[in-house]
Amino acid sequence: MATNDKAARSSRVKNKSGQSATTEQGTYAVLKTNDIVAKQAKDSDELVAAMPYNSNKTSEYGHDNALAPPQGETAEPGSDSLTASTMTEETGTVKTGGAAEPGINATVSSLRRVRVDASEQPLTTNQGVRISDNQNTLKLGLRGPSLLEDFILREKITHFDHERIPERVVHARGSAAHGYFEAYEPLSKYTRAAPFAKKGKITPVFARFSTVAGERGSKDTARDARGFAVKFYTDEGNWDLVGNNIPVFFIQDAMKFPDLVHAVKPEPHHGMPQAASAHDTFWDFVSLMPESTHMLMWVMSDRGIPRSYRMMQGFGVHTFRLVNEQGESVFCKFHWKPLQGTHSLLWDEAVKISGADPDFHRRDLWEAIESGEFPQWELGLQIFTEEEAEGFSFDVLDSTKIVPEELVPVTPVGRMTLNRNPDNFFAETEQVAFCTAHVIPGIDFSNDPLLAGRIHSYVDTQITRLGGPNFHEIPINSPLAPVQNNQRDGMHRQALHRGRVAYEPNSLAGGCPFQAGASGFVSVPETISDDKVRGKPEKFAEHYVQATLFFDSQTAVEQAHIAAAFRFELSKVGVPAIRERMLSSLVNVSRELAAEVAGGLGMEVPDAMPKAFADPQSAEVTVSSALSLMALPGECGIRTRQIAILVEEGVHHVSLVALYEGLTEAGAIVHFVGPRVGMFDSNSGEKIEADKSMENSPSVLFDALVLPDGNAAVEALKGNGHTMEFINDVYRHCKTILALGAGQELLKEAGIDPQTDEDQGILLADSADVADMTPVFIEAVAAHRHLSRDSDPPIQ
Ligand code: HDE
Repeated sequence: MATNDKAARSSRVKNKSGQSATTEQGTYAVLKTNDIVAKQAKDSDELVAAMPYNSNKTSEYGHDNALAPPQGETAEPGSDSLTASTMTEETGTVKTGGAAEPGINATVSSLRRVRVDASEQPLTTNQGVRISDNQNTLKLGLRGPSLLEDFILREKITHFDHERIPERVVHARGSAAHGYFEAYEPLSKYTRAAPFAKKGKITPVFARFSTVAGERGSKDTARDARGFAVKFYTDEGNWDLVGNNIPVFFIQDAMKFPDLVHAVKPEPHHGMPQAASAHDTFWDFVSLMPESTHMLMWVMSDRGIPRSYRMMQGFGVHTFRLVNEQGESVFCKFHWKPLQGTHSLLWDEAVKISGADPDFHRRDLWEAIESGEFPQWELGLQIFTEEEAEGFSFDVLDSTKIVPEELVPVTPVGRMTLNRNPDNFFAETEQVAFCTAHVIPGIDFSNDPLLAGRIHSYVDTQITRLGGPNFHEIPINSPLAPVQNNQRDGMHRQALHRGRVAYEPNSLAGGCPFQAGASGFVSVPETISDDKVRGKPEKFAEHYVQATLFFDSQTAVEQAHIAAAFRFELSKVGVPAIRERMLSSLVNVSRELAAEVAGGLGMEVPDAMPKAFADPQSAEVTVSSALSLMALPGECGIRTRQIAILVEEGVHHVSLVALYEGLTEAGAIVHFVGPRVGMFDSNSGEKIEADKSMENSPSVLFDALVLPDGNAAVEALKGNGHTMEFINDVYRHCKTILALGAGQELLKEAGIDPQTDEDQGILLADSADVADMTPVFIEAVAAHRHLSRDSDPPIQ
């Protein structure tokens, strides 16, 4: 729109007396100051007089009143202008627009308001001035000095100089996507929380997954816990469920969090190692903190190296409260279960992927969503009363404990679908600010002391990271629900608050915005009469029962991987006494585990570490199948699985094309991988294009392998140094291999004898039988791995 559109401007310009004037600059309003000021004063007086005293004052005192805060008092202003900042608010330009619409805060709403599309637009400066030349600095003569007055260059460079913001102290490396949550049934019996209000209700979400220890540019496949944070943009405000892919935490009290993080981060003297817990300071700390043992079991299990963000569970970790309309509350634990199933990498694979594709998980999430394979998780709740909790052998306020599913089942309540990648990584994924303090009516906290520290920490950390207290106005963080309060100013403030009132109670703005009373967030009342102390409840002192429960609930292969992970990590510890201390702690979990790890380190099994709590209550559950990754194979078959088909000159055409079509039909992502990328002549003369090469995409990046038929191709592949490494890694990582016709020669060349191998993951077929073999291959790939081939022996 043209800025000098006089007709448009004059139509908006009027004063109270309806007068206007025109000058060379355009039309402007003439204020009859005296009349207006006098009327304003009189009307204000009437508005203020309508609230002769604060009738809510008495309700601020006493126990009963504390349970039922009243709605704030309001009075209707006689005219709109009474609450305005300026009597000229109707004087508009295309920049100012008109006056604020009543009750509207325009910094809140869909991201559409800030999306930018430059199609058919010229380049401009940040002030909107068109840039004539974006190639050259302004100089005095073509070979002369550059001029300080070049504000265009200086603005561009200055902005560039400040493009980076501090990374997150933890969880710096992450990826995110938009989507929605859909409720299965109303949960009004337990909670008034908006997302669960009715069957089929849709709430937009933004979910971010992350590693914990590594810096922003670190590899995705480090052994670590993964963050699983979901922001629900509910119609009653934003609710952030900031969880992990592991249901317990290392420590019990927020006081220890900086110590834990300092121990796991790169050691301060030389800044190593990056994104790894396998170093002295981490194991020194955790071996002195036996409460961390339970979480160590999870992190050392294959959960610490997920195959994909899409294939991991999420947990709220702490005990929360659900609160219904009547103010009644129950305890609750949150669980996300992936419909893709829970699948992990093998350690050797994770290490190699970190070199081949450090963005492995970021790419996987992005590509799945781009291709329309929208990942889904089911949200489930464990609901229990405070009385039930008191009877448990563990304390539900202790974040190092789970509530076994056999004790309290998980009730599915809805489903999350991630169906949209962000437009801009920085604006959305980097600037999103998750905060455990962001709860909505119907969700409340328990007294978990770890959670209490988090309620403070997340808001506080954003102030540094995002540059001030107004991070809630950054579009990705702003709620869809209305925002109205008397907070003002601060760095980067965007809202233009109308009027002179920024306090409550007030009568000059008719009492608005007013206290919401019962319709607002009301904390669950809790009667507490106790000493003010620093300490923990006795039950928190039991550190091993659930670590043992976890270990005993794993399959033999999973147990072997846990032992291998401890062995690897402790082998990187340079101080023998730290290794020994950790082993003595593991004896309390499982003597067999400790023996296996000790053997791998060439050490004797030490005496058990003395326990802080000698005589725990006996556990309700001693084996829980839900704790094994095998419990959730998923419902997606081979959808989104990456399959490599090797190609070379002379490759058998018909069989590969048939296989390609069958696998693609089943939802797999099939790549032709050659010694180089580009076109290859097949045996029929038709071309096949390799979109990847063995050099740029080693086999760790694929879930399964096809060795092609075609004598010439097989001979050429045999002669390539990459081929055997490619095949051997697929074999070693227990993935499915299909060898067609002459391709079986390649297996032999790699030293793999399918005849003696009983596992179901090595398949042989003639090219003519591809149609029959395709469903068999699909089934084998869907099994994820054939672990009978695994190199870590089961623990005796
Ligand atoms: Fe965090 N944590 N945390 N944490 N955390 C942060 O907040 C903190 C804890 C978790 O994708 C920080 O915005 C304290 C448990 C996730 O942006 C920081 C304590 C769990 C994310 C912070 C904990 C988590 C964070 C760093 C102990 C699992 C990433 C930057 C009292 C339930 C969210 C930021 C995202 C991020 C503090 C413990 C999960 C510093 C003090 C337990 C998923 O505020």
